[in-house]
Amino acid sequence: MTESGKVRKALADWLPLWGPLGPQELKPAQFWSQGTSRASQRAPSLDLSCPDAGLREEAWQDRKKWLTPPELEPTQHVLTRAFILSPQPILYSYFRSSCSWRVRIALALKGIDYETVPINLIKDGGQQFSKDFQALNPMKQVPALKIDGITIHQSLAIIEYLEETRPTPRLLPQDPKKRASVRMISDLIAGGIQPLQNLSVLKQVGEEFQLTWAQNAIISGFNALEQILQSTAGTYCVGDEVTMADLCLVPQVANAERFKVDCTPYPTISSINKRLLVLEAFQVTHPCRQPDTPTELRA
Ligand SMILES: N[C@@H](CCC(=O)N[C@@H](CS)C(=O)NCC(=O)O)C(=O)O
Repeated sequence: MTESGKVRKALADWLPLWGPLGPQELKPAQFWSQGTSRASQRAPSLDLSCPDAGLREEAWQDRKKWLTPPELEPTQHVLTRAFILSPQPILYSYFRSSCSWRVRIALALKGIDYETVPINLIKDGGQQFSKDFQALNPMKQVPALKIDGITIHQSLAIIEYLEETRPTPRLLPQDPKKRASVRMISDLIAGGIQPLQNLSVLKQVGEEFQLTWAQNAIISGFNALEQILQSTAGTYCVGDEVTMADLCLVPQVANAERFKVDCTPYPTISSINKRLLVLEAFQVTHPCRQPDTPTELRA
């Protein structure tokens, strides 16, 4: 392998989070000349512009410890510079939002570092209605993820994008039939339950009927889900690997608890939920441990 080939390989192995500075966008020779301090002065001009200069500056500050001493190997030098300049994804999230939690779990499982920008769905009449946020997501909902130079909303679309661009660990099984089951369960929750008990719908139902409305939506969905899981589940929703379906299940069970749904008629749902909740990715992303979790709800 040529030297520049080695650099490219090292970069590809070390840095799954390339964003707009993806290795494919720079020629190996450019990497190489960026990599040595003397040569970098002669480096062909590279477009190192990031969509968010402020973020880049922050990333630089955060990672000063990575700064390159002159004795460093050129390859390490390259990795350091590139790492510093690669912008972090930004997740627009609300601690209690079940759809945001799905995405947080996916990011945690795949080991993707990100910055959280909290969007408070209650404060100021709902920050999702601000002009700035509407420009990001015209649906006025969280989550939204800025990543690789694009903004994606709709939690399942985000998770599928992460799956396609950062395939390990896998969240969709290889077997097409199991994949279909995962998507079926995810859609059942994301399309058949959560939207019916979403904040904007509950506002329209009116305070007096909100609880019963939300409970009915969850109970009718869980009745179907319990039956489906009896044939698809192993340790988790589909077989023994954590999949996108599990990322939907846990936050939905949390919603069920919040709306005081009795989950004893759902032993399969409950036991899968219990097994998932002990996993680190589900714990660190829990609504009680987010940057915007109010003090009284922290655990
Ligand atoms: N289908 C969307 C639903 C997103 C959604 O409903 N988000 C809720 C929080 S979980 C929201 O932002 N609600 C704001 C509102 O209803 O005003 C997804 O999966 O991302």
